[in-house]
Amino acid sequence: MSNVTIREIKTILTAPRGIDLVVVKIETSEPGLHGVGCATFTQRFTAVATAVNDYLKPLLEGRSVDNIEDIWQSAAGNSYWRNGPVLNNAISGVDQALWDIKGKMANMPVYELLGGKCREAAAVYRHAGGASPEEVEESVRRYMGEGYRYIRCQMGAYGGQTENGAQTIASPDGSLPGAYYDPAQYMRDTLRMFDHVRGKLGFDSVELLHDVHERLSPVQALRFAKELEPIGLFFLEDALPPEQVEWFADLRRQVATPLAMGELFNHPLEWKNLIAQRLIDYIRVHVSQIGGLTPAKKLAALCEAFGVRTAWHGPGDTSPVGMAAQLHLDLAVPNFGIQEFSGFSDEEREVFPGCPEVRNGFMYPNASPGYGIDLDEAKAKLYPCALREHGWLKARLPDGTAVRA
Ligand code: GCO
Ligand code: MG
Repeated sequence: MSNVTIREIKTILTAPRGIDLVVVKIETSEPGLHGVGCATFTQRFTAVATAVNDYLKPLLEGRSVDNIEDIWQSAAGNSYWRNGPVLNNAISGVDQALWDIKGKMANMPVYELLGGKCREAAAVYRHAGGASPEEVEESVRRYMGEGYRYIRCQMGAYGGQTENGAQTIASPDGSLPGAYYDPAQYMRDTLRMFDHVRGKLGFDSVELLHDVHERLSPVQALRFAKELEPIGLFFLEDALPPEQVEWFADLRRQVATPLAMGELFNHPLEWKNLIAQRLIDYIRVHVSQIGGLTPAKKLAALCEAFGVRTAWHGPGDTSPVGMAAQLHLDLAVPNFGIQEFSGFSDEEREVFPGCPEVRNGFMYPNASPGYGIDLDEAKAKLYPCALREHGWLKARLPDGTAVRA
């Protein structure tokens, strides 16, 4: 037992890419020893900051840094009601920072604490897009040219709504404004896009992925997954919303397209059955959304027992700290599947020195103790967060029905 304690828990809000990020920094009683953790829930970042500052800070400051599991359990139980996105993200910030600290105290990268490397680097996938099949093809070719072999293809925004209004959606007079999309049109357009991309690029040189983003009804999702089978996707993501996961049993019985699910999950009850029944192939949780590295390493082990592989969520609203933390888990588990990666901007590299290096489609850790990444608080102040509209989340069906995006 060390005598190192949590001296100060700080919440740093920064948006170097214009995406609001939440990072928790724990300063310890040991001069110069600190850790960082991701707590990013970009749509409610102020709520997460409040949860950390008003509740976890008084609860945990002064505690030993040693007992990460006990701190996780104590924090999770201290609000009585639990397993929601705000509180889980707050706990993740502390949890991930404590693993960073433990690595630094052991003078080891965190992957060593998790059992050492199963691989030298994590294969990553990038996001190709465009408003037409030809534009998507060009985007895929650009990423292939940079050495990526796994590429997600989306035509237009999620649900296929294209910025330039290429879709004309008939809606009732007086319908409220919003991000309208037509599920049936989205399915037809996306199939056309993939037929084009596969026709031009073939099957041997690139693995293609797609994110349905919960935009279809269950039976549409079943039909879409079947229609996509000839495309040979690496995986089809979020075919169903969390509220309809029972339909995965139907997809599994009828479709060979690999299924990925999980970025919206907060609670173990959402994934336990899916994994135990082998209804999905890749678990896609947003690691800070389930409470950090401590629950994620347990989830990876559960998945291993049932042949499910990891594909942690890695969008622009996972901070570089969160990307570095999950990279260490990517390296240390035998059932790693793929790691989503949306790039690091120059500004992010400035705010987060030590961003993992990506070469030829692989993400590499550096050999520094902990995660090997830090946060420059002065630089973070240069990119303040702001309350944003997130217009794409105001999704509506053609008849004006509001739906989850
Ligand atoms: C993905 C996700 C993201 C989410 C975003 C929400 O697969 O990367 O679907 O694009 O939409 O993280 O804020
Ligand atoms: Mg997604």
